[in-house]
Amino acid sequence: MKRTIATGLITCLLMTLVFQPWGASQAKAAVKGNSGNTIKYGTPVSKNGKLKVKGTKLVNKKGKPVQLQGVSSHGINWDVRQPFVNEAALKTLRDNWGVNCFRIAMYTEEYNGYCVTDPASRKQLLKTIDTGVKAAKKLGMYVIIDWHVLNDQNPKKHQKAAKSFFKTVSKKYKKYSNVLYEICNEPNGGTSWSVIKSYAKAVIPVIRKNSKSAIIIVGTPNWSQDVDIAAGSPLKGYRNIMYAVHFYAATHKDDYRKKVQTAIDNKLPVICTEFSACEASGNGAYDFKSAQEWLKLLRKHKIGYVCWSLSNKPEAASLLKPSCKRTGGFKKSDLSQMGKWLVKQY
Ligand code: IDC
Repeated sequence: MKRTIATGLITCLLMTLVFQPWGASQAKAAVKGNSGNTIKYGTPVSKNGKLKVKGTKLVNKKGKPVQLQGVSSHGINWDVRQPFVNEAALKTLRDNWGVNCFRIAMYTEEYNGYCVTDPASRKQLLKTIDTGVKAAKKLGMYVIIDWHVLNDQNPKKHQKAAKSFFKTVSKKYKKYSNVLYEICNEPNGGTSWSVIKSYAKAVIPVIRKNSKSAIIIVGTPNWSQDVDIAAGSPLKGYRNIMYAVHFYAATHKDDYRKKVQTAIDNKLPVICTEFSACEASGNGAYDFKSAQEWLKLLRKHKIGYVCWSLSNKPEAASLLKPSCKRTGGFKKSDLSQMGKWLVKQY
């Protein structure tokens, strides 16, 4: 009898060693980052699986709320900003910064944007997205593919291109459990919620043909600030839809936080896919006190947040100093004031 127990225990031990719940690459990732964030027990994706929306919250495969902490690329359409979309950079973000989600921002109409550039550059943009998505998959991080509407103001302007783009990427990544789609960064210029809804109703089914359940994020009026308006008339008949709120803490304060509270009170699933502590221009002075208020509110409701941006462009929102020459493996001395604050927060 005793021998049976002993044999059983040894077998059990051997099984545990052979069938590690996380693979070799993830086991290698068992490091403690500067932020104290340890991924010893698996990567964000191996732990949480495919995300779903439950009530107002983003939840994991077990239905438990997940706190997304992300960083956004700068526009991948600007050649100089593109080198930061690579595996080494994402690994640093994951292991040393406490980041579990990376957003790939692709402008639609600005310089070399997807809707205004030539076919060769468009191919390159898809390639950069692919690099980012595959690196995130390998590292077990979530990744948001962002159709960065800004100058174009009304997402309907390039609806046809958007449908074709989302058809391509949702087909390409249909088997990926880590991909989220953001279909219009910041509608503005007076684009109403009903117009945005009509755009969403055209694009969501295109994605759903390939991906039944990936999270789809819809921008809201006035540069993705009016989640309170969206809450008054949410999209009906779709699952796993979230609504974007963006904040730049030195510009957007209590009045804007109130909009988020109204949206939550009205049971709208909100996600913050872009923020910084500076002004809405991407420059100006930081207001870390206001940024702290925002994160407090978002964390309280387990609303995910993604910081703009992983760039060394000389502007306040950049997480890296202009002097940073590295494209990954960033050191503390490479971080801007904003970058240092963020890593501390995360
Ligand atoms: C800014 C970039 C800046 C670039 C500009 C182009 O930081 O380098 O020249 O876009 O228009 C947003 C937008 C985001 C902006 C950012 C800062 O989504 O594209 O990036 N911002 O202005 N909304 C509010 C602020």
